[in-house]
Amino acid sequence: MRTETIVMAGQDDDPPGGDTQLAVKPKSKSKRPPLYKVLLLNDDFTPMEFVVMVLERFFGMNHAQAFEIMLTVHKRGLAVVGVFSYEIAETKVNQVMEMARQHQHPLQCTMERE
Ligand code: TYC
Repeated sequence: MRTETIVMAGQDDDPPGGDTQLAVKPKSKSKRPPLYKVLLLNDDFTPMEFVVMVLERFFGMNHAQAFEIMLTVHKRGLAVVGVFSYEIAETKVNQVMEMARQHQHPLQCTMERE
């Protein structure tokens, strides 16, 4: 029979706040991961209802929010539809572009660093 000893924080001999003491003090610059804006672009052909559906499905908006953002894109040319980590933003862009492709709409979605 295998036995294991589980040592929990504060129950061992190490100094508090960590596992073992480091020989070199770490730089205390806490770098947050960069964020990326996902942008939706206007065009003359993609149906408004399609854009609303995309915003509901991939950006968690309710119908009223989605309709409002769609109208902003329609009137102003583009809008930020969300801000995410690189990976999440990339996934959203790919999901939108794939859905547009499947329906043969020219809808464009891009990302840029905030
Ligand atoms: N301009 C499109 C139309 O009049 C609607 C539209 C809105 C298209 C937002 C794209 O990202 C978009 N049918």
